[in-house]
Amino acid sequence: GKVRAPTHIISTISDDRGEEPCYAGVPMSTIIERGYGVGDVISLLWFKRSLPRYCTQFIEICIMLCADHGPCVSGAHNTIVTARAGKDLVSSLVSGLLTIGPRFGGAIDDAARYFKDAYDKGLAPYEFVESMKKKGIRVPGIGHRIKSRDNRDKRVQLLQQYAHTHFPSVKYMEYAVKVETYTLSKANNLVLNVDGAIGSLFLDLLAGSGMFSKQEIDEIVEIGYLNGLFVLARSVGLIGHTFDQKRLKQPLYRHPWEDVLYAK
Ligand code: Q5B
Repeated sequence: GKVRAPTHIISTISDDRGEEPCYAGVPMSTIIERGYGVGDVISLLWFKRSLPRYCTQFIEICIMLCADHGPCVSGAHNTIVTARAGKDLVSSLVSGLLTIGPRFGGAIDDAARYFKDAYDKGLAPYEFVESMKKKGIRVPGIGHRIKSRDNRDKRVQLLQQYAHTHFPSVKYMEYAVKVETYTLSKANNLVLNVDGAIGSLFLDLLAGSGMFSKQEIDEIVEIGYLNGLFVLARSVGLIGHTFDQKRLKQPLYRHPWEDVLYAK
């Protein structure tokens, strides 16, 4: 019989060989005819399945709420400086994206990992926080530079409200809120931040939707899919900041001497 030469690549999410491209087996025309949105496309290409509407809408809300947070955050600042150095769109975008990490925007996966582990082990919130302190690890998803007990993050509240209305269970988010109650007893700015809200609520989506096996949930959390939501969302804002600087014809950025402590 025929002998198939070994392939160099295995791909399971999309296929461009037929009359029209397919995402996880769903033809492009179906995506358009059924009025699918970007949340559905993310479901197909990241999770390889169609998720219920309340889940895809949650994904879209995460993307919209994280698209931008002003010019002063690490990512936008880098993008602005790069655009003002005369660099192109892709360079300006990636210089902002490269700041996304454990302190800024990229704490969603670790928040999901640590909240899941602590909740599944039945750790009381104070035990969890104190065990992290003993290990010298900041609780991912907790703390913010400008948000605090008296200046709550509206994005977090909107995500929580949506989940309370639409999710069958919000047990991980409720656990994260109990963690926040404990951390707020230590300092005013140790609020549940947008990364922690998305991390805990995505655990609720995965566990409550009935669309994922326990093994699949563990794999998603272990591989770390969820920072992808912030990366994708913030790209929208970083591209906007690039265009803004170019439109404004902003000159090369140089940081003022007065704002540097030249120490010996
Ligand atoms: N302490 C976010 O810190 C920040 C603690 C903690 C225990 C914690 C910090 C942190 C975990 C990572 C995380 C996502 C660096 C944040 C985002 C997107 C954004 C951004 C925007 C957007 C802020 C003062 C004292 C110290 C620390 C203690 C702080 N955090 N203890 N667990 N999690 N969080 N990142 O204010 O005793 O004095 O040594 O790393 O979730 O990125 O808008 O800006 O949309 O763009 O700089 O919202 O919380 O405070 O570092 O001076 O710490 O608090 O150990 O204690 P700060 P620091 P001590 S959302």
